[in-house]
Amino acid sequence: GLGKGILYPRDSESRVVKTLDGMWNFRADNSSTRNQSFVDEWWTKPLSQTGDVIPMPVPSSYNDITTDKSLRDFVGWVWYDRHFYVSKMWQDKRVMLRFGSVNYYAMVWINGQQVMSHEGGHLPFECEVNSVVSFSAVNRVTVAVNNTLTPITIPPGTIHFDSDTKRYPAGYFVQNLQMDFFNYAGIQRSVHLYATQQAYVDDITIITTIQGTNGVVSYSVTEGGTGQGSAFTVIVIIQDRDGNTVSSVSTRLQDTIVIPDARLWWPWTMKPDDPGYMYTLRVNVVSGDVYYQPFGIRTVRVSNTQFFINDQPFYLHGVGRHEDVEIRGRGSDDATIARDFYMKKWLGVNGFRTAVYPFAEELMDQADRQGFVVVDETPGVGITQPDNFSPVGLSHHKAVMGELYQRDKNRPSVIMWSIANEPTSNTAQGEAYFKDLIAHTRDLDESKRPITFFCNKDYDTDRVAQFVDVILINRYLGWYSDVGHTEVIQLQLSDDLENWHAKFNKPLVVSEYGADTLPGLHREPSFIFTEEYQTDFMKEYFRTFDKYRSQFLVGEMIWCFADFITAQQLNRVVGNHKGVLTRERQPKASAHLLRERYLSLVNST
Ligand code: GCB
Repeated sequence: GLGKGILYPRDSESRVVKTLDGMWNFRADNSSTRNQSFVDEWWTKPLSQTGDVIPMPVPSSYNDITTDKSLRDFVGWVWYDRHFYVSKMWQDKRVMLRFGSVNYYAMVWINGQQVMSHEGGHLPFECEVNSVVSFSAVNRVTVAVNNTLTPITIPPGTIHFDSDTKRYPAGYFVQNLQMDFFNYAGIQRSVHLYATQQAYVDDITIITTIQGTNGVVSYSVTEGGTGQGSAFTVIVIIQDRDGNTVSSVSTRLQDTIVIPDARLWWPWTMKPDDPGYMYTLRVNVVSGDVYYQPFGIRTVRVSNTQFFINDQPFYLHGVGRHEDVEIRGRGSDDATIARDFYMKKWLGVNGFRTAVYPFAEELMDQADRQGFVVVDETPGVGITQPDNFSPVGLSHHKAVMGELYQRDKNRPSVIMWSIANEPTSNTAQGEAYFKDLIAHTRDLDESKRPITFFCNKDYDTDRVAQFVDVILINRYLGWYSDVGHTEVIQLQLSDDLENWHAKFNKPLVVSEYGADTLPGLHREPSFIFTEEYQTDFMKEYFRTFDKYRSQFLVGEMIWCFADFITAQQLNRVVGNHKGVLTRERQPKASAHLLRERYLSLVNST
């Protein structure tokens, strides 16, 4: 079994949710041993009594908040704490503390007692805190966060020490990351404290199918807490978007409910006047708990040449993107989420990839409600070194995939799972690892969403594409190879696509292609890094896409939606500039070109 559910903390007539977002106290463990905080047991008292603290916003990455270079580039333990109260009105409730994401490793104490730890960023974790909180006095929550990446973290990384004292100061080291984005860290998503009844809805899984004009909704509810077994009686109904009940009542933990003349969930480009239709499964435990689980009715499936949503052919014209913004780094905020969806809509984008880690739940909610499809990806980027393929690494990767599935399984926007980005997929080691991970993912998802990974290897050497349902290839023809030569793109890409399809007989997506572009830099004829080069380059890809769109190409995703920051590297001028938008989410010339194409694709389908 999967173990516990990780339902989003939602308000209801029986539940209360409060946020612990805001300014926390913060202190990095700068000691030469890097773990003096553990020797001195910083969790046993307020952080301000251990030394100087600074205010740190939650949610946010801590890296870009201050002017301190050592904090921006910090590797090791940082500490957060704050005070909070738990209302006396919650005394007989089950009280939960939930973190949306802490990157990378987190340990949590309440009033000096450890309550949980979690490995891996970008995914939520929670625990019950009744036995450690006071309902009549102030409480303290302390969080220790470590962003060190090792060969068996997901994503992996290594630390390299230089001990030549003639050349390097004592303790000098660099963190080598096998990824092209800044390793932002901290409490990057919201922290919630919430209360449920003692007998509560622990988990809900919803699978939908369509029969004629009926929507067929199969659900299963997992109970938790006191009142399990026969005492755990539920009343389940389905509500439409306006809150009207549209189903009969079921009193079973598992059942199938038919909605006549169901309104289906569609991507906005397939049904511009009614995209993203969401129903709600209302689960009421008779002893009190009520949970409202949103879901959509839609199906996805693939043939050898096509991708279908609700049995209609679907062509993905999307973007790859990061969660990345000035100051907050990877910290989630609603203004950026809202702006990004407006810009995606403006661009004519009908889907995106959560490169290269799971995105915030609040963002995913908008994809569901606005009708965007999502290729939902684990943080498995850079699995390229022999020591990344250990059994421990694999079992952690499986656990992460399990957490991602648990979090996002009921989302209609999620049309594919991506298990990894650009791993070593052309070795026996890679084959064994990903075969196992893909089989594990298939077992998890009863709804049988297609599975994929982002492949940068060649059709004749790759050994993982055989296991996936849709082949996604990342290609930088005219950029990382034959730089400046746009005239090779159509030839090379056509040859590549045809060979992949001939060998595997599966649908394909060109899932990354792009050219770094500094806005305002112009040159005619085009020259790399100019706005002219990015658009000339894109036009060559577009011509090739159009040739295969009616054959077996089921999508294109430009890299990237917006510019984003990376580590300091000679080929990155303050970050990666392959965005069609700047990091401030304003268009480059390429955005107008992409928009023209994508809007014409909307109108042609
Ligand atoms: C890739 C990676 C992506 C990089 C991109 C680039 O293949 O998947 O993470 O940012 O190339 O711009 O180099």
